[in-house]
Amino acid sequence: MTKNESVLNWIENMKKLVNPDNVMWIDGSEEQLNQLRAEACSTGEMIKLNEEKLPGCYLHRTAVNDVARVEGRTYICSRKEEDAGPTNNWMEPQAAYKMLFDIAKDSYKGRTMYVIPYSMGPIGSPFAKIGVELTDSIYVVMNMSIMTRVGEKVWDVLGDSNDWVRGLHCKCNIDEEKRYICHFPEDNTIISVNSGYGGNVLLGKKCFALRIASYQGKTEGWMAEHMLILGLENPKGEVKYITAAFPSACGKTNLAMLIPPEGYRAKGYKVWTVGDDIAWMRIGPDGRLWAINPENGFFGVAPGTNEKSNPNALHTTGKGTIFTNVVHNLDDNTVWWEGLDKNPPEHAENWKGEPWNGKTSTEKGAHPNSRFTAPAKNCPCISSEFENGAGVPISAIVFGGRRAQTTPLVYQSRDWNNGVFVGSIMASETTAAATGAVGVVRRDPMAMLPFCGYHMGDYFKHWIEMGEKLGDKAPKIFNVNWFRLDDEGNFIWPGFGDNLRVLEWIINRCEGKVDAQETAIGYVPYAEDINLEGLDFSVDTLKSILAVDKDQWTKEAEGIEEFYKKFGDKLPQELRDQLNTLKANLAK
Ligand code: GTP
Ligand code: SPV
Ligand code: MN
Repeated sequence: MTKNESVLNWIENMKKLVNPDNVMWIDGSEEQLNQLRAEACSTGEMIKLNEEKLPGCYLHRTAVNDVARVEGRTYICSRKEEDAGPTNNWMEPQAAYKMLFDIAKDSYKGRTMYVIPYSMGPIGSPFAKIGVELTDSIYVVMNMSIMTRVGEKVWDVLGDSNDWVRGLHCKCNIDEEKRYICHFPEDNTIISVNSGYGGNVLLGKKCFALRIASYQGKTEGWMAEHMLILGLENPKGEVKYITAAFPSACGKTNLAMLIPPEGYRAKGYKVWTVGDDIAWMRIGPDGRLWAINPENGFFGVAPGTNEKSNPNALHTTGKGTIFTNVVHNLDDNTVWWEGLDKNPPEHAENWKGEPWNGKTSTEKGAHPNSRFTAPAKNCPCISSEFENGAGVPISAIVFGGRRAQTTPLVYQSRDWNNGVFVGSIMASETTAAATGAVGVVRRDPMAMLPFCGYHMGDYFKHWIEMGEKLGDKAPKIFNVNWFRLDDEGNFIWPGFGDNLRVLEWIINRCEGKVDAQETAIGYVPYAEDINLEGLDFSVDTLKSILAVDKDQWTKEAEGIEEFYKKFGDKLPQELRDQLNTLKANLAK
């Protein structure tokens, strides 16, 4: 426990509001967690899975109306509306507090309040920040205990400081019409009501580590980004670090845990995972950009994860993992999801808990946004730098999205500001990670559209200013697209492990080892510079997905111009200039 007065006062106030029967301080011990696991199993909140096949693993089902982030009900409650910007929902803070407190009032009656002290980043390390989440959900306690560093040590490090993020979560009745995920960046506060799902309720993740932290980063001169971090080791044993920002369900976990193709493995190439979703980045003492992963686990998409696509992720989920909204195989008390193998269970329950036969059913068994929550330490390829509070130095920043057409497999920006432009014009087809239509192309700058805690125009400016500070030590900036489709709707590029072939080109570019062709949008590889050895893939097909189609890009430029209008005079002049350069290049 703690004697910190700002903590004790806040908890006292929240207690009066939500009115719990009991209060339990989470201390991070296995004994306490075991007690909670047993309780959750006795009430049906959790199902204990086969201890031999999946030791320490549990299954949880959320309410049917509560399966993804709800962007339409997510708010930035800055004092001034302008500070939330045109891409966020905004509510006036006093009105928001009043509305939320009315919903939360007495909502813990008959329930226990769990007090979770947690650190984002290794406890006590220079990058790390502290949060306290109050919740009435054991599922949240169990997930936060995997995803963040929880326990007594957090109080020791916090001492009597007031520098911590307040988080109140109330399940209430999981009423969709009263569901709100609200952020008060100026008060370091998050309030989430009427949900029990992932990104809506694990407040250390998107709410703190991106929305609140991006605002802190802007104020304090660092960056909080929706990025994986990986280390690419070459046969000489040298490791270069890359961060990559892709929108939700567009391949971050998969790239972060990539297994190199056969030929590369034989030569000694390896990929090490530092993070799969969030990067906090600062300028280090040497003037370079350094990144940590503030999380301690992976909240990964289950469907499509299999022994071929991502064996590292699959092995990571072999123990101590919580599965949410997957199929329950009743024959051996294990789990299944679409794309795990070609052998769906016949005697099973679907993600809703209804009887389900994988051989005869025409409906999917697992929800498309079903997830695993797995400890990072389980990952066979976890980086030796994972616990290093100083982070890793970044050589390249990669942007990418899901685009059936237009965007080539890979290209490099001309310089930092051109790279910021490339990030700002990112677009991607929407996925099941958020509620709403799937497959619609939308602009998603830096994959931060749903996660930037302040005005996106100011966010672009912050990127430009970070580049000015980094100068010639700035990482090089690239864009990738693994998702080009052929006329039959099949992916053209094999993706997954073979993406290493593209990462190799990226690192070669960073080291000035390979030439490239300048196009209207930036530097594109010469096809022969992407190694296709061991792959049944023709150079002509490669050329087709490296090509920059002027007509498509002219349309693209119109779309960018339209999108940029949103930002009015908050759009940095540097980006306006970049758009004009693109248009001029295309008109040549
Ligand atoms: P969030 O956790 O929501 O932020 O998602 P993520 O960006 O970590 O995405 P993830 O790696 O879980 O991948 C999401 C989906 O994209 C899965 O269905 C993958 O199978 C698919 N995917 C990942 N990499 C590739 C690739 O290189 N090619 C193709 N075709 N699909 C891919
Ligand atoms: C995402 O949607 O980008 C996720 C899952 O990583 S969630 O934690 O629900 O945001
Ligand atoms: Mn994510």
